[in-house]
Amino acid sequence: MINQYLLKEVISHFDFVGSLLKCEPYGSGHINDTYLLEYKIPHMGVVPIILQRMNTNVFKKPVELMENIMNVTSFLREKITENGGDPERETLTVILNKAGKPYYKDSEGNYWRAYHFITCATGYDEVKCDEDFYQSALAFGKFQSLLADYPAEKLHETIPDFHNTKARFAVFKDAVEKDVCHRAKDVQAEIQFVLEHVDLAHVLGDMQASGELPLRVTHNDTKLNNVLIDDKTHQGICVIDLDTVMPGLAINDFGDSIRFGASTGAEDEKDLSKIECDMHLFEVYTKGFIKGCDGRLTDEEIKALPLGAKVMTLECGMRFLTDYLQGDTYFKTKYPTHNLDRCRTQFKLVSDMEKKWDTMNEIVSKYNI
Ligand code: ADP
Ligand code: GN1
Ligand code: MG
Repeated sequence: MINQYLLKEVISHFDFVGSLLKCEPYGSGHINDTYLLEYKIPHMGVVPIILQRMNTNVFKKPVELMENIMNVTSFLREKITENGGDPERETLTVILNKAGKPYYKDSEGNYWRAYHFITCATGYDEVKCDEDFYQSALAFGKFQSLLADYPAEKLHETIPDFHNTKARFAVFKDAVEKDVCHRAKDVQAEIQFVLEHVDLAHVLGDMQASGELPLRVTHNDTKLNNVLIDDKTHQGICVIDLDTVMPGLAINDFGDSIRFGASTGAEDEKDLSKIECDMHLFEVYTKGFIKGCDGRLTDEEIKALPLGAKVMTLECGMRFLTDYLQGDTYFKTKYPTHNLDRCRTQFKLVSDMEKKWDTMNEIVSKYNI
Protein backbone atom coordinates (compact mmCIF):
# COMPACT_ATOMS: atom_id res chain seq x y z
CA MET A 1 0.00 0.00 0.00
CA ILE A 2 1.29 3.45 -0.91
CA ASN A 3 1.44 5.94 1.93
CA GLN A 4 -0.70 9.08 1.87
CA TYR A 5 2.28 11.45 2.08
CA LEU A 6 3.73 9.98 -1.09
CA LEU A 7 0.40 10.25 -2.89
CA LYS A 8 0.13 13.90 -1.79
CA GLU A 9 3.62 14.57 -3.10
CA VAL A 10 2.76 12.99 -6.47
CA ILE A 11 -0.54 14.84 -6.82
CA SER A 12 1.15 18.16 -5.99
CA HIS A 13 3.33 17.76 -9.07
CA PHE A 14 0.34 17.75 -11.42
CA ASP A 15 -1.90 20.71 -12.23
CA PHE A 16 -5.19 18.99 -11.43
CA VAL A 17 -7.92 21.60 -11.09
CA GLY A 18 -10.48 21.76 -8.25
CA SER A 19 -10.66 20.31 -4.77
CA LEU A 20 -9.81 16.66 -4.26
CA LEU A 21 -12.87 14.70 -3.12
CA LYS A 22 -11.57 11.17 -3.40
CA CYS A 23 -8.42 9.16 -4.11
CA GLU A 24 -8.84 5.39 -4.04
CA PRO A 25 -7.40 2.22 -5.60
CA TYR A 26 -9.18 1.35 -8.83
CA GLY A 27 -9.55 -1.52 -11.31
CA SER A 28 -8.30 -5.09 -11.29
CA GLY A 29 -5.09 -5.00 -13.36
CA HIS A 30 -2.29 -7.39 -12.37
CA ILE A 31 0.56 -4.96 -13.05
CA ASN A 32 0.24 -1.24 -12.25
CA ASP A 33 -1.17 0.46 -9.14
CA THR A 34 -4.16 2.40 -10.36
CA TYR A 35 -6.01 5.17 -8.47
CA LEU A 36 -9.18 7.03 -9.26
CA LEU A 37 -9.06 10.68 -8.22
CA GLU A 38 -12.14 12.87 -8.16
CA TYR A 39 -11.93 16.65 -8.25
CA LYS A 40 -14.83 19.00 -7.60
CA ILE A 41 -14.73 22.04 -9.83
CA PRO A 42 -17.22 24.83 -8.99
CA HIS A 43 -19.99 25.09 -11.64
CA MET A 44 -18.53 22.14 -13.54
CA GLY A 45 -19.19 19.18 -11.27
CA VAL A 46 -16.85 16.30 -10.55
CA VAL A 47 -13.88 15.52 -12.79
CA PRO A 48 -12.35 12.03 -12.47
CA ILE A 49 -8.69 11.29 -13.23
CA ILE A 50 -6.70 8.06 -13.44
CA LEU A 51 -3.38 8.14 -11.62
CA GLN A 52 -1.05 5.16 -12.01
CA ARG A 53 2.17 4.10 -10.40
CA MET A 54 3.95 2.25 -13.17
CA ASN A 55 5.36 -1.12 -12.25
CA THR A 56 9.10 -0.65 -12.77
CA ASN A 57 9.79 -4.22 -11.72
CA VAL A 58 7.97 -5.20 -14.91
CA PHE A 59 8.74 -2.15 -17.06
CA LYS A 60 12.40 -1.39 -16.50
CA LYS A 61 12.46 1.70 -18.72
CA PRO A 62 9.43 3.82 -17.79
CA VAL A 63 10.67 6.92 -19.64
CA GLU A 64 10.93 4.99 -22.92
CA LEU A 65 7.58 3.39 -22.19
CA MET A 66 5.92 6.81 -21.83
CA GLU A 67 7.58 7.93 -25.06
CA ASN A 68 5.86 4.99 -26.78
CA ILE A 69 2.51 5.89 -25.23
CA MET A 70 2.79 9.57 -26.21
CA ASN A 71 3.72 8.66 -29.79
CA VAL A 72 1.11 5.94 -30.19
CA THR A 73 -1.73 7.98 -28.68
CA SER A 74 -0.96 11.04 -30.80
CA PHE A 75 -0.86 8.84 -33.91
CA LEU A 76 -4.20 7.27 -32.92
CA ARG A 77 -5.69 10.68 -32.14
CA GLU A 78 -4.97 11.85 -35.70
CA LYS A 79 -6.37 8.68 -37.28
CA ILE A 80 -9.51 8.78 -35.13
CA THR A 81 -10.08 12.45 -36.00
CA GLU A 82 -9.59 11.71 -39.74
CA ASN A 83 -12.20 8.94 -39.45
CA GLY A 84 -14.68 11.31 -37.79
CA GLY A 85 -14.37 9.73 -34.34
CA ASP A 86 -13.99 11.37 -30.92
CA PRO A 87 -10.31 11.16 -29.84
CA GLU A 88 -11.20 12.21 -26.28
CA ARG A 89 -13.14 8.98 -25.79
CA GLU A 90 -11.48 6.68 -28.28
CA THR A 91 -7.89 6.84 -27.11
CA LEU A 92 -6.04 7.57 -23.88
CA THR A 93 -5.05 11.16 -23.12
CA VAL A 94 -1.97 11.59 -20.95
CA ILE A 95 -1.98 14.53 -18.53
CA LEU A 96 1.46 16.17 -18.40
CA ASN A 97 2.93 17.10 -15.02
CA LYS A 98 3.79 20.67 -13.98
CA ALA A 99 7.22 20.31 -15.58
CA GLY A 100 5.61 19.34 -18.91
CA LYS A 101 6.63 15.69 -18.69
CA PRO A 102 4.31 12.70 -19.27
CA TYR A 103 5.38 11.15 -15.95
CA TYR A 104 6.52 12.19 -12.47
CA LYS A 105 9.37 10.48 -10.63
CA ASP A 106 8.68 10.69 -6.88
CA SER A 107 11.15 11.06 -4.02
CA GLU A 108 11.26 7.27 -3.58
CA GLY A 109 12.05 6.68 -7.26
CA ASN A 110 8.56 5.51 -8.35
CA TYR A 111 7.24 6.63 -11.73
CA TRP A 112 3.67 7.94 -12.00
CA ARG A 113 1.43 9.02 -14.86
CA ALA A 114 -2.05 10.46 -15.17
CA TYR A 115 -4.80 10.00 -17.77
CA HIS A 116 -8.12 11.65 -18.43
CA PHE A 117 -10.69 9.25 -17.03
CA ILE A 118 -12.97 7.96 -19.76
CA THR A 119 -16.42 8.29 -18.23
CA CYS A 120 -19.56 6.17 -18.76
CA ALA A 121 -17.55 3.22 -20.04
CA THR A 122 -16.52 -0.06 -18.39
CA GLY A 123 -13.67 -2.55 -18.68
CA TYR A 124 -15.29 -5.90 -17.85
CA ASP A 125 -13.53 -8.67 -15.94
CA GLU A 126 -15.81 -11.29 -17.46
CA VAL A 127 -17.95 -11.68 -20.54
CA LYS A 128 -21.49 -10.77 -19.48
CA CYS A 129 -23.03 -10.92 -22.96
CA ASP A 130 -21.95 -11.92 -26.47
CA GLU A 131 -22.28 -8.38 -27.78
CA ASP A 132 -19.67 -6.99 -25.33
CA PHE A 133 -17.21 -9.68 -26.37
CA TYR A 134 -17.92 -8.99 -30.04
CA GLN A 135 -17.34 -5.28 -29.42
CA SER A 136 -14.02 -5.96 -27.70
CA ALA A 137 -12.97 -8.05 -30.73
CA LEU A 138 -13.89 -5.24 -33.11
CA ALA A 139 -11.99 -2.73 -30.95
CA PHE A 140 -8.79 -4.81 -30.73
CA GLY A 141 -8.95 -5.60 -34.46
CA LYS A 142 -9.51 -1.93 -35.28
CA PHE A 143 -6.66 -0.95 -32.96
CA GLN A 144 -4.36 -3.08 -35.07
CA SER A 145 -5.63 -1.74 -38.38
CA LEU A 146 -5.35 1.89 -37.13
CA LEU A 147 -1.71 1.26 -36.25
CA ALA A 148 -0.93 -0.64 -39.46
CA ASP A 149 1.07 2.29 -40.88
CA TYR A 150 2.70 3.22 -37.59
CA PRO A 151 6.50 3.25 -38.00
CA ALA A 152 7.36 0.20 -35.88
CA GLU A 153 11.05 1.20 -35.66
CA LYS A 154 9.96 4.16 -33.50
CA LEU A 155 8.72 1.83 -30.77
CA HIS A 156 10.85 0.81 -27.81
CA GLU A 157 10.56 -2.83 -26.80
CA THR A 158 9.10 -2.22 -23.32
CA ILE A 159 9.54 -5.85 -22.24
CA PRO A 160 12.12 -7.76 -24.28
CA ASP A 161 10.85 -11.14 -25.53
CA PHE A 162 7.39 -10.43 -24.11
CA HIS A 163 5.60 -12.99 -26.29
CA ASN A 164 8.65 -14.97 -27.29
CA THR A 165 7.24 -18.25 -26.02
CA LYS A 166 10.50 -20.09 -26.66
CA ALA A 167 12.36 -17.62 -24.42
CA ARG A 168 9.55 -17.90 -21.83
CA PHE A 169 10.04 -21.69 -21.89
CA ALA A 170 13.75 -21.27 -21.15
CA VAL A 171 12.95 -18.99 -18.18
CA PHE A 172 10.41 -21.56 -16.96
CA LYS A 173 12.96 -24.39 -17.11
CA ASP A 174 15.46 -22.28 -15.21
CA ALA A 175 12.83 -21.57 -12.52
CA VAL A 176 12.16 -25.31 -12.19
CA GLU A 177 15.88 -26.08 -11.87
CA LYS A 178 16.58 -23.32 -9.34
CA ASP A 179 13.35 -23.98 -7.41
CA VAL A 180 14.11 -21.10 -5.02
CA CYS A 181 10.90 -21.55 -3.01
CA HIS A 182 10.99 -25.38 -2.90
CA ARG A 183 7.60 -25.46 -4.59
CA ALA A 184 8.48 -27.66 -7.59
CA LYS A 185 7.71 -30.90 -5.73
CA ASP A 186 4.06 -29.81 -5.30
CA VAL A 187 3.51 -28.91 -8.95
CA GLN A 188 4.98 -31.89 -10.80
CA ALA A 189 1.83 -32.43 -12.90
CA GLU A 190 1.86 -28.80 -14.09
CA ILE A 191 5.60 -28.92 -14.85
CA GLN A 192 5.04 -32.12 -16.83
CA PHE A 193 2.23 -30.47 -18.78
CA VAL A 194 4.58 -27.74 -19.98
CA LEU A 195 7.34 -30.19 -20.87
CA GLU A 196 4.88 -32.24 -22.94
CA HIS A 197 3.94 -29.08 -24.88
CA VAL A 198 7.44 -27.89 -25.72
CA ASP A 199 6.65 -27.94 -29.47
CA LEU A 200 3.97 -25.31 -28.93
CA ALA A 201 6.55 -23.04 -27.34
CA HIS A 202 8.58 -23.05 -30.55
CA VAL A 203 6.03 -23.02 -33.33
CA LEU A 204 5.20 -19.31 -33.64
CA GLY A 205 8.84 -18.22 -33.48
CA ASP A 206 9.55 -20.65 -36.33
CA MET A 207 6.60 -19.37 -38.39
CA GLN A 208 7.75 -15.80 -37.87
CA ALA A 209 11.34 -16.62 -38.83
CA SER A 210 10.21 -18.35 -42.04
CA GLY A 211 8.13 -15.29 -42.99
CA GLU A 212 4.83 -17.17 -42.68
CA LEU A 213 3.65 -14.72 -40.00
CA PRO A 214 4.47 -10.99 -40.37
CA LEU A 215 5.55 -8.76 -37.52
CA ARG A 216 3.04 -5.94 -36.92
CA VAL A 217 2.43 -3.25 -34.34
CA THR A 218 0.27 -5.08 -31.82
CA HIS A 219 -1.21 -4.46 -28.37
CA ASN A 220 0.13 -7.63 -26.73
CA ASP A 221 -2.18 -7.57 -23.68
CA THR A 222 -5.66 -7.92 -25.14
CA LYS A 223 -7.54 -8.93 -22.01
CA LEU A 224 -11.22 -8.05 -22.03
CA ASN A 225 -10.75 -5.44 -19.28
CA ASN A 226 -8.23 -3.59 -21.45
CA VAL A 227 -10.98 -2.30 -23.69
CA LEU A 228 -13.58 0.13 -22.39
CA ILE A 229 -17.16 -0.50 -23.52
CA ASP A 230 -19.51 2.49 -23.67
CA ASP A 231 -22.24 2.10 -21.02
CA LYS A 232 -24.92 3.59 -23.28
CA THR A 233 -24.08 2.53 -26.84
CA HIS A 234 -22.38 -0.73 -25.78
CA GLN A 235 -19.70 -0.11 -28.40
CA GLY A 236 -16.07 -0.94 -27.66
CA ILE A 237 -14.74 2.60 -27.59
CA CYS A 238 -11.23 2.68 -26.24
CA VAL A 239 -8.32 0.26 -26.07
CA ILE A 240 -6.33 1.00 -22.89
CA ASP A 241 -3.26 -0.42 -21.11
CA LEU A 242 -0.84 0.54 -23.89
CA ASP A 243 2.32 -0.40 -21.95
CA THR A 244 3.00 -3.40 -24.15
CA VAL A 245 2.33 -1.91 -27.59
CA MET A 246 5.28 -3.30 -29.56
CA PRO A 247 5.97 -5.17 -32.75
CA GLY A 248 4.32 -8.58 -32.39
CA LEU A 249 2.04 -11.16 -33.99
CA ALA A 250 -1.60 -10.43 -34.78
CA ILE A 251 -2.53 -13.99 -33.83
CA ASN A 252 -1.14 -13.41 -30.33
CA ASP A 253 -3.49 -10.44 -29.84
CA PHE A 254 -6.32 -12.70 -30.95
CA GLY A 255 -5.14 -15.55 -28.73
CA ASP A 256 -4.79 -13.54 -25.53
CA SER A 257 -8.39 -12.36 -25.87
CA ILE A 258 -9.62 -15.91 -26.38
CA ARG A 259 -7.80 -17.38 -23.37
CA PHE A 260 -9.39 -14.77 -21.14
CA GLY A 261 -12.77 -14.00 -22.67
CA ALA A 262 -13.84 -17.33 -24.21
CA SER A 263 -13.14 -19.20 -20.98
CA THR A 264 -16.28 -20.27 -19.14
CA GLY A 265 -14.70 -19.34 -15.81
CA ALA A 266 -12.50 -16.74 -14.18
CA GLU A 267 -8.75 -16.78 -14.73
CA ASP A 268 -8.29 -17.86 -11.10
CA GLU A 269 -11.25 -20.26 -10.80
CA LYS A 270 -10.36 -23.13 -8.44
CA ASP A 271 -13.02 -25.53 -9.69
CA LEU A 272 -11.55 -26.70 -12.99
CA SER A 273 -14.77 -28.47 -13.97
CA LYS A 274 -16.09 -24.95 -14.65
CA ILE A 275 -13.33 -24.16 -17.14
CA GLU A 276 -13.80 -24.73 -20.85
CA CYS A 277 -13.12 -22.82 -24.04
CA ASP A 278 -16.61 -21.87 -25.18
CA MET A 279 -16.93 -22.43 -28.94
CA HIS A 280 -19.79 -19.99 -29.28
CA LEU A 281 -17.71 -17.21 -27.71
CA PHE A 282 -14.76 -18.28 -29.82
CA GLU A 283 -16.90 -17.73 -32.90
CA VAL A 284 -18.21 -14.38 -31.66
CA TYR A 285 -14.67 -13.10 -31.13
CA THR A 286 -13.32 -14.55 -34.40
CA LYS A 287 -16.03 -12.78 -36.38
CA GLY A 288 -15.40 -9.42 -34.64
CA PHE A 289 -11.61 -9.56 -34.76
CA ILE A 290 -11.42 -10.42 -38.48
CA LYS A 291 -13.91 -7.64 -39.23
CA GLY A 292 -12.03 -5.13 -37.03
CA CYS A 293 -8.73 -5.92 -38.77
CA ASP A 294 -10.42 -4.72 -41.94
CA GLY A 295 -8.66 -6.89 -44.51
CA ARG A 296 -5.17 -6.44 -43.03
CA LEU A 297 -4.71 -10.09 -42.02
CA THR A 298 -3.14 -12.47 -44.52
CA ASP A 299 -4.66 -15.85 -45.30
CA GLU A 300 -1.85 -17.54 -43.30
CA GLU A 301 -2.57 -15.34 -40.29
CA ILE A 302 -6.29 -16.09 -40.36
CA LYS A 303 -5.61 -19.82 -40.64
CA ALA A 304 -3.22 -19.59 -37.69
CA LEU A 305 -5.71 -17.87 -35.33
CA PRO A 306 -6.57 -21.09 -33.41
CA LEU A 307 -2.84 -21.68 -32.96
CA GLY A 308 -2.48 -18.17 -31.54
CA ALA A 309 -5.17 -19.00 -28.98
CA LYS A 310 -3.49 -22.25 -27.92
CA VAL A 311 0.03 -20.81 -27.72
CA MET A 312 -0.99 -17.68 -25.81
CA THR A 313 -2.93 -19.78 -23.31
CA LEU A 314 -0.02 -22.15 -22.79
CA GLU A 315 2.39 -19.21 -22.51
CA CYS A 316 0.25 -17.42 -19.96
CA GLY A 317 -0.13 -20.58 -17.85
CA MET A 318 3.62 -21.13 -18.05
CA ARG A 319 4.21 -17.51 -16.92
CA PHE A 320 1.89 -17.97 -13.92
CA LEU A 321 3.67 -21.24 -13.03
CA THR A 322 7.10 -19.63 -13.43
CA ASP A 323 6.04 -16.79 -11.13
CA TYR A 324 4.71 -19.30 -8.60
CA LEU A 325 8.05 -21.14 -8.64
CA GLN A 326 9.99 -17.89 -8.36
CA GLY A 327 8.00 -16.69 -5.32
CA ASP A 328 5.26 -14.52 -6.89
CA THR A 329 7.43 -11.56 -7.78
CA TYR A 330 5.74 -10.53 -11.05
CA PHE A 331 1.93 -10.75 -10.99
CA LYS A 332 -0.05 -9.25 -8.13
CA THR A 333 -1.44 -12.08 -6.00
CA LYS A 334 -4.07 -12.14 -3.26
CA TYR A 335 -3.14 -15.47 -1.60
CA PRO A 336 -0.16 -17.89 -1.70
CA THR A 337 -1.43 -20.25 -4.41
CA HIS A 338 -3.06 -17.58 -6.57
CA ASN A 339 -0.60 -17.97 -9.45
CA LEU A 340 -0.94 -21.75 -9.27
CA ASP A 341 -4.73 -21.53 -9.55
CA ARG A 342 -4.32 -19.21 -12.53
CA CYS A 343 -1.85 -21.58 -14.18
CA ARG A 344 -4.24 -24.52 -13.77
CA THR A 345 -7.12 -22.77 -15.54
CA GLN A 346 -4.84 -21.98 -18.46
CA PHE A 347 -3.64 -25.57 -18.80
CA LYS A 348 -7.23 -26.83 -18.57
CA LEU A 349 -8.09 -24.45 -21.42
CA VAL A 350 -5.18 -25.71 -23.54
CA SER A 351 -6.38 -29.31 -23.06
CA ASP A 352 -9.91 -28.29 -23.93
CA MET A 353 -8.74 -26.48 -27.08
CA GLU A 354 -6.92 -29.65 -28.09
CA LYS A 355 -10.21 -31.54 -27.87
CA LYS A 356 -12.03 -28.84 -29.85
CA TRP A 357 -9.27 -28.24 -32.37
CA ASP A 358 -11.25 -29.26 -35.47
CA THR A 359 -14.20 -27.10 -34.45
CA MET A 360 -11.93 -24.10 -33.85
CA ASN A 361 -10.44 -24.46 -37.33
CA GLU A 362 -13.86 -24.90 -38.93
CA ILE A 363 -15.12 -21.73 -37.24
CA VAL A 364 -12.15 -19.71 -38.42
CA SER A 365 -12.46 -20.97 -42.02
CA LYS A 366 -16.10 -19.77 -42.02
CA TYR A 367 -14.88 -16.18 -41.62
CA ASN A 368 -11.85 -16.46 -43.92
CA ILE A 369 -13.53 -14.97 -46.97
P1 ADP B 1 -2.85 -2.82 -15.49
O1 ADP B 1 -1.64 -2.83 -16.39
O2 ADP B 1 -2.51 -2.97 -14.07
O3 ADP B 1 -3.87 -3.79 -15.99
P2 ADP B 1 -4.51 -0.69 -16.66
O4 ADP B 1 -3.83 0.42 -17.40
O5 ADP B 1 -5.19 -1.73 -17.47
O6 ADP B 1 -3.47 -1.33 -15.62
O7 ADP B 1 -5.58 0.00 -15.68
C1 ADP B 1 -6.28 -0.74 -14.70
C2 ADP B 1 -7.78 -0.47 -14.82
O8 ADP B 1 -8.04 0.96 -14.64
C3 ADP B 1 -8.38 -0.79 -16.17
O9 ADP B 1 -8.76 -2.15 -16.25
C4 ADP B 1 -9.56 0.16 -16.25
O10 ADP B 1 -10.68 -0.36 -15.55
C5 ADP B 1 -9.09 1.38 -15.48
N1 ADP B 1 -8.59 2.47 -16.36
C6 ADP B 1 -7.30 2.65 -16.79
N2 ADP B 1 -7.19 3.76 -17.54
C7 ADP B 1 -8.44 4.31 -17.60
C8 ADP B 1 -8.99 5.51 -18.21
N3 ADP B 1 -8.23 6.36 -18.88
N4 ADP B 1 -10.32 5.75 -18.03
C9 ADP B 1 -11.11 4.90 -17.32
N5 ADP B 1 -10.65 3.78 -16.72
C10 ADP B 1 -9.34 3.48 -16.85
C1 GN1 C 1 -1.16 -8.88 -17.06
O1 GN1 C 1 -1.79 -5.76 -16.93
P1 GN1 C 1 -2.85 -6.78 -17.10
O2 GN1 C 1 -3.49 -7.22 -15.83
O3 GN1 C 1 -3.83 -6.32 -18.16
C2 GN1 C 1 0.01 -9.17 -18.00
C3 GN1 C 1 -0.48 -9.95 -19.21
C4 GN1 C 1 -1.12 -11.25 -18.76
C5 GN1 C 1 -2.25 -10.92 -17.78
C6 GN1 C 1 -2.83 -12.17 -17.18
C7 GN1 C 1 2.52 -6.48 -18.74
O4 GN1 C 1 -2.11 -8.07 -17.74
O5 GN1 C 1 0.62 -10.25 -20.07
O6 GN1 C 1 -1.64 -11.96 -19.85
O7 GN1 C 1 -1.77 -10.08 -16.68
N1 GN1 C 1 0.65 -7.93 -18.40
C8 GN1 C 1 1.99 -7.80 -18.36
O8 GN1 C 1 -4.02 -11.86 -16.56
O9 GN1 C 1 2.74 -8.71 -18.02
MG1 MG D 1 -4.99 -3.84 -17.69
